[in-house]
Amino acid sequence: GFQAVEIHVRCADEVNVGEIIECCAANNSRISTIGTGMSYVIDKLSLTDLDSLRRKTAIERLKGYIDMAALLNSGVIIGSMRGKVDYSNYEKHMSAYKDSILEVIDYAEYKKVYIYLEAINRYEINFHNTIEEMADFIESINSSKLKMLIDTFHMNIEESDMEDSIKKFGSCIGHVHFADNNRRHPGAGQFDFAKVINALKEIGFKGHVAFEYLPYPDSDTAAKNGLDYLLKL
Ligand code: LER
Ligand code: MN
Repeated sequence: GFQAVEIHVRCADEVNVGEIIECCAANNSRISTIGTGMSYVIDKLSLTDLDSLRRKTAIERLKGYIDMAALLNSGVIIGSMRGKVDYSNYEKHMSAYKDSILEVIDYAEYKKVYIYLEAINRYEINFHNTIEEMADFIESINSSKLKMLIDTFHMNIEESDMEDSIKKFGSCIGHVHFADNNRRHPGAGQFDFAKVINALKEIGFKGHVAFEYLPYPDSDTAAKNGLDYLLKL
């Protein structure tokens, strides 16, 4: 019952894009988005890195994802790859970050690929945690290819009023992640998905909603349970 799939890729070079295209065609599906977090979690590549060589490697890694996304007609997520900042060096980190995003977005515009910057909770990333903070940054970049990714798991920790934030900054929102407050499938926790669905309808959201949660009790059951729960809403 899913219309598309979000895939997580460590490095575009490791992936056979032709095989993915064939697989999508055979299953009447498509790739909505490419998650890039493994580049940070495994390879420690980030856009706030003050080591210019490592930051350049992060940018090149992202250009690889963008090339792949152009072939698949997908978007590219930048979540954990934003990296973390040391507040005693905040200005330097933010300047490195902004320069990197400008270079990445320049390439994304050239390749006609959307980049989705994710607002992530404070326990995982220590800057731009709320929808409002992320919207301010995205507006400062001023690119039609740069949009925000909102994730219910992070919103549950950071937002004062989820509906209000979605409505207020709706024009920036391009992609959505759904997980319940315990990172399990929608319906397995106590998050109010109806509220978010109504707010997304109100802003006329036309993007994808991707499930990003723990595979309990197993992947297939968790995927089915989440979809069943949301379709009832
Ligand atoms: C990535 O989309 C995300 O939401 C992170 O919390 C994963 O670590
Ligand atoms: Mn997410």
